[in-house]
Amino acid sequence: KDIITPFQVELTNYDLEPIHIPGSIQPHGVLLALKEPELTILQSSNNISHFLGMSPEELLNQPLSKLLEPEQINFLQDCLLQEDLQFTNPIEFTIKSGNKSVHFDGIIHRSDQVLILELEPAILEKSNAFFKFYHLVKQTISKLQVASSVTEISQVLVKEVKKITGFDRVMVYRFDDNYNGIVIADDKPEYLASYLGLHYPALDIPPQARELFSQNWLRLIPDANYEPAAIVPANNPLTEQPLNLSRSVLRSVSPCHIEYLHNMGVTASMSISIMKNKKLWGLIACHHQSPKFLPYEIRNACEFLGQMTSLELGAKEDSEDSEYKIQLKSVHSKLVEYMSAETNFIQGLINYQPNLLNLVNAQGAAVSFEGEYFTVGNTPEKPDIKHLVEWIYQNLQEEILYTDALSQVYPEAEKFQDVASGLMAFSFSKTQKNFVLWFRPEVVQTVNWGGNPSKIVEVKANGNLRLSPRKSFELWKETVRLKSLPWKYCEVNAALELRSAIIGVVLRKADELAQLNI
Ligand code: BLA
Repeated sequence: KDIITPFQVELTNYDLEPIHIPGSIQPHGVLLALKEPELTILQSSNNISHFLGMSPEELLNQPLSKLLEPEQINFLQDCLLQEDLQFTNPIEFTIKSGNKSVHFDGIIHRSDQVLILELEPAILEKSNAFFKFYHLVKQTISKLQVASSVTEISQVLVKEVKKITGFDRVMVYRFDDNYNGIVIADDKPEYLASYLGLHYPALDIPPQARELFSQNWLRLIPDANYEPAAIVPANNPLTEQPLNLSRSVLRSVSPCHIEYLHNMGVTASMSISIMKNKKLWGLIACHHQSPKFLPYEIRNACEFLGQMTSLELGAKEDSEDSEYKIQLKSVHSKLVEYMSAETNFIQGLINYQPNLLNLVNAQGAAVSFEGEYFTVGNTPEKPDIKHLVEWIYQNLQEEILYTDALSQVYPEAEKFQDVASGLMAFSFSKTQKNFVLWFRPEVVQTVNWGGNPSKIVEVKANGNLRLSPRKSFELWKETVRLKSLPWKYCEVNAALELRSAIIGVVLRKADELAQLNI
């Protein structure tokens, strides 16, 4: 049980921005809201005139047959009988506009009692495309399957996604337990700065955006400089509410994120979700410096890769976890062996390799025993440890105490945050101040900087400096100030097992002493 609730970043008004009902779309396609079963047009995006030469006013409350031929309507009606509409996408439509015929990929889903039909101009030769992407995806999956770690999978993935999509930069962005993120793989041309190893605060992808990325596998923004196309009328006439675009592929982008992309020097961006146990684990984030559209079929291949990767990464992470647990067990056995071999069991805990530090992956440890203090690694000074032990003695209620933000409960810890922002401690005596303590430094001190973040230049210096990778990085540092990496459950368990072992050793030694005295 944690003695502290997880530290929360202060939320700004932006967090509440309802990004699922923007009232507009990105203008590279057209959106129609249709009433079933007769398929009456209830709402249309106002850019329809650009594609089809007809204004929304001419179409509203008209049957869809005003746009589509009867065979196409019949085909659509057949698709609507399917249990899961997404498997019918994309539906090919050819629509007459004056004396031209325009080809579209139609993408359908239901939302708020209406059928939403989104039309994107088709630019792909279908018959070839399928085989091309089938081969690319097949190759990628066999490469992913032989990758041996989470890092290696991520590296393979960014290379392959770059090859399939042609984006300038492809990254794997991974969330931690508090949804701060880190770039764990980055494939990019020489002339772009590397983001590898950089950390970003949870707010850069706020909760409601993460929610939409867990519902949809892919989000495409082909041109961040777009003029939004309004949906008219603004409200869905059946609900008198703005149309819910959570699952729309054309949904207009939050102005806040548009600004972020501008500041990063990014014109087109695409994200593919990586899920683990139904939670968003990370994103494959793609950037392009000029506008870039990917047809639905290619996006479908990317989505499929996201799904396969989610399985591979999840499984690999679990097996890395179980390897770690096995490693901790082996450290435990060695410590027990060393403790028995030494006259003073504490020497057995600190004088060998592995030692106390390796049992829970700490950078410092101390044992307080009968008024004496023994230390290993980076620890606060002994007088500071002594004070801390007094405080633990007063406050320890359970067998074990652990926190990744010691100064929130013990403000004096602020002065040694660089060695002990995190603490785990247990007592091994009912009556005396005998404790084992482990320390972890502030996360900022732990981080292995990938490249020098101060070298990342802001591409556009406009008023809102906060919205850039550089500033985000600063903000991330603020959010992790005075915090250490969290203690994992398996590490807490390893500590508890050591506690039993120490109690055993201490009792046995006391017994031996007693026998000697007889
Ligand atoms: C969305 N923010 C996103 C997305 C990414 C990031 C990947 C997904 C959409 C996309 O593919 O473009 C963030 N991108 C990053 C990060 C890196 C990167 C961290 O390349 C690091 C290398 N963003 C802010 C602030 C707000 C904000 C302050 O920085 C507002 C609170 C909002 N980000 C925001 C919103 C979305 C978003 C609302 C969703 C956009 C949408 O889908 O409409």
